[in-house]
Amino acid sequence: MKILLIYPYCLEDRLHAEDADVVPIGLYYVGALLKENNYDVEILNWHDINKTPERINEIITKKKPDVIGFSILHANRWGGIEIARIAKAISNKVKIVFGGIGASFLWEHFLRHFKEIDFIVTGEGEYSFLNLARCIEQKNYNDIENIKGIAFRQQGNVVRTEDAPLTRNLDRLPNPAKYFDYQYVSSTRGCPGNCTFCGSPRFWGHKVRFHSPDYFIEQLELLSRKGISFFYFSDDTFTIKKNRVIEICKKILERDLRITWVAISRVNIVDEEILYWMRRAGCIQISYGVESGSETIRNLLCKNIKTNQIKKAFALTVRYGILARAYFIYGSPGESWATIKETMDLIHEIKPLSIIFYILDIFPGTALYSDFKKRSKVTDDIWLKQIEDIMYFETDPNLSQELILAFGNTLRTDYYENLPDFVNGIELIDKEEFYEMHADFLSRLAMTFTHGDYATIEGIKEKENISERLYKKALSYHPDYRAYLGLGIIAQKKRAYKESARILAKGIVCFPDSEPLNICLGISYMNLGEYARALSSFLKFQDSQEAHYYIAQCYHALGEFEKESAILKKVDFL
Ligand code: B12
Ligand code: SF4
Repeated sequence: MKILLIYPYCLEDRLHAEDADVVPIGLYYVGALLKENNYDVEILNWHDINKTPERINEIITKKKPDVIGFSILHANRWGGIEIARIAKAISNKVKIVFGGIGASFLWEHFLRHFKEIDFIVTGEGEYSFLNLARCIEQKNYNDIENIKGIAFRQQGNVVRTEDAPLTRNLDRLPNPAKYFDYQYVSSTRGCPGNCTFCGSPRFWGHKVRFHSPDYFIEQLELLSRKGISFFYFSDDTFTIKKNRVIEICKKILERDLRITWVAISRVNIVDEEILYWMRRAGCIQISYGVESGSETIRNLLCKNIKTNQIKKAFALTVRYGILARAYFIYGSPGESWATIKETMDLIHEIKPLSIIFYILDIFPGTALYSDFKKRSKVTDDIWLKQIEDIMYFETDPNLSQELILAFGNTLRTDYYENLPDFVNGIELIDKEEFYEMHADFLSRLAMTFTHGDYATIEGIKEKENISERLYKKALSYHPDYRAYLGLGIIAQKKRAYKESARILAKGIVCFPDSEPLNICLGISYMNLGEYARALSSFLKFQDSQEAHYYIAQCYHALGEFEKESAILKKVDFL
């Protein structure tokens, strides 16, 4: 039996594609259990196949699936419905299953209104979907109602079976890294929090379940052997059990995994010891939900964190050379210019080096959504509209779109204006064993201003100067190839080629095999008219296409035309 697992596209295009282009982690888990049970399974990341129904038609016709499982958040539900319609038009025999957070909370709505959906898997999906696939394979539709954790239509009615028990031992689940490649990993399920805007607690429950450190490490090791070296640890609250996290970190070091990773946590559950191990094991960023500077709003959102905890967590995290990123929400109940001012004041105090600002959104499955239904007397039918989501301010007469836009602009403008000061204020722990990591932290941060997220933001002034200062500070701790390269490029931009060559040559003493450093040095020599020296830098990288291009230029300048044409032929051939 052929099963396709599809992550469908969202209704709207994203400003930042990376917000919605990743296959949900759970789909790999669902796929792995099916593979382990010998099903022919394929995962398709269809986040960008919108507006091309012919292509969808062509692929489904070719693959001839018996079952298609869709991973539905909320924003991509219409994508799932459109693809399901195309699949049903190709063959009415194909069974369509919706699963995931979005499908679970709106199971009744989906089955009532969209006849192309045959089944919904509610909640944790692995075993319910496996059982469903077995019944479909054996055409044993009588037993379907005995499968826990699903919903379907029966004699014109919509029915839902008993909830499936949560997988008690997460390590029982086959390791998805055996079958698939991915960068988002998760070592726990569940969150004890209660935030009113979040669907996680109702979906996963308040009791947190854990993969053992060994299972998690094996997953990372398998993936890193396949060449993946950067990971997003996507647990709701990675640091919830301190000793377990420290054990994971120690194992990353023992196995010499050489990975870098980012994690999500809460300000009230980090301390020096955990940060020490996390940084040593390759953690470069922790995202904290701060949500608002107003304690009243935070309490209203049931965030349950105190201002002093926020301040402490941000200061400590940065001290260990981990970028502390803040999530802020605006447009909450009671938001006003006074609360926005409180948020700005808090930002000035905690000096985050990165912030994600969200407008408060209402998602099914959240306390905010239940409250909205009560207040506005609407039903789930609201989702028959072609909308991705509902913003809280749209439901509150005290807030308007104009005001929300003004709040957002003010927050962002103020943040970008002050970011250079926040950068200047970085204070790192003075422990020698961290010097190399500090250099890495500072040079990464420097790069975001010239080549990364901040490079295109006009509101941030004097980006190149900030970078230059950070690169120099990095080198004051430890030699760092990124810092040498960054300073070399900045000097090149200023046409200070001698200075650039000096810095890069110094870098090459420490990192002789670095291709970017050598190529950049060669370019500086070319600009100084020193083609023979430039050539010797490029010739170290005979396999690099970029180097070939410069080698040809050097031969030309040196009058060695035969060698030039030989190298150009090689470039053409490649
Ligand atoms: C990490 C994360 C991200 C990451 C990566 C997502 C990813 N690749 O998984 C990034 C940063 C990209 C992201 C982006 C967004 N996210 Co997010 N994210 C999360 C987070 C914290 C963890 C996801 C996770 O690890 N899950 C663990 C795995 C095991 O579970 P799973 O993927 O859900 O799969 C299980 C079940 O759902 C089910 N299942 C899933 N798919 C299928 C398919 C089939 C066929 C079956 C049978 C079963 C099934 O079985 C799986 C195994 O049990 C969750 C909160 C949470 N804990 O769930 C929020 C969460 C999913 N995100 C949320 C939101 C709002 C967003 C954004 C819209 C934010 C934004 N404004 O941009 C975007 C857009 C995503 C989109 N396409 O719509 C909301 C979703 C609300 C909703 N109802 O849609 C959540 C629930 C958090 C919240 N605030 O409530 N997110
Ligand atoms: S926002 Fe974070 S802390 Fe709050 S309930 Fe959701 S996952 Fe838990």
